[in-house]
Amino acid sequence: MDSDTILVTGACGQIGSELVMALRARGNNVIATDLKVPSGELLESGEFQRLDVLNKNSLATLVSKFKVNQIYHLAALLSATGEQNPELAWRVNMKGLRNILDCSVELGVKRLFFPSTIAVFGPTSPKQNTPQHCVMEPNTIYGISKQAGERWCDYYYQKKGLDVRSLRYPGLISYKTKAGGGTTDYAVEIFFEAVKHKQYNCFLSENTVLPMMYMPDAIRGTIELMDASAGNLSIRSAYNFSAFSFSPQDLAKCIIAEIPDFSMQYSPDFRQAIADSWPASIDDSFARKDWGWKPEYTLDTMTKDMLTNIMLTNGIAI
Ligand code: NAD
Ligand code: AKB
Repeated sequence: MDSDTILVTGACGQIGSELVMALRARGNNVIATDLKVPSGELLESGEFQRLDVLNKNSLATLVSKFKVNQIYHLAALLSATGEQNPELAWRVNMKGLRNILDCSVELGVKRLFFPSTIAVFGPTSPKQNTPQHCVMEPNTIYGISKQAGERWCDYYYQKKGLDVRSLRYPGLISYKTKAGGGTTDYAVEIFFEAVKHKQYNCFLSENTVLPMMYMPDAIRGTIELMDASAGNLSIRSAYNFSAFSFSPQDLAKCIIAEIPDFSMQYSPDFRQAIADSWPASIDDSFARKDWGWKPEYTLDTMTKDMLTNIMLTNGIAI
């Protein structure tokens, strides 16, 4: 689907800022949208429009005006921000998605991507190798909204024939755009603090193991899912999607291998309870079987690549 016109919501965020550039590099006409106005390459490389996903009329106007035939709906409040403002999180994550689903059906959008999360699982889900199908009782407003979102996506696929595709992302790690209000954000912040100050005070405890993925793998996997033949897809709620798992202590050890004088302190806060309710590792065998998912980066190769790129962009000798 190389010359599609694609609308991306939440395009200025951690994922959107890289996904938009990857889609544009493939020759797609990408309408990047967000509440915030971006700067730099996102703005200079193509169309940008301000859009609040709660405003269905503005959304419909953009979809019609630009003849959009694919949407990547990234706009949301994440887990930590969601717990601080549950009302807003529910409205943006739920009403925003319903607006996207309805506009897609009403205006003939061919394909929709919805980002789900490991937060759809809860304390009663199996903690290790969490399967695709199991007990799901999320206890954060973020997880509840994303689980309901998955059900809405599957419903629109079953009842209205909308080609919706979705991934349960683990914590994503990247150096281009800072993470926005999540519980896994420590695994991004730690790299910047290690390079700049050689120390980091972690808001999760040292042995909290969570599933994680490097952004280049996440972007590639997302595009591979959207390119996959519809007949191969057996999951229309959201696919489990995995790369590796580690604790803050594991990550600190990898960083120390590259920056020997790095040191780590631990001051767990309200995000610890959120992390404790999530899986430690994920079984993504449906994604591997249905559309050939395979991550490339390991914890070690990601750590080296993150540190190299943060040093390069900050003009620090490697
Ligand atoms: P982010 O917080 O970095 O970016 C979200 C963007 O949405 C922001 O730029 C924000 O301005 C925008 N936004 C918020 N409310 C909006 C509204 N009403 N209308 C339009 N835009 C609005 O988030 P991200 O990390 O890029 O995540 C993108 C999506 O992927 C989210 O749906 C998130 O739940 C999901 N996800 C992310 C991760 C991760 O680790 N980054 C993991 C699992 C799932
Ligand atoms: C968060 O921590 O909220 C996100 C996620 C795993 O959904 N990174």
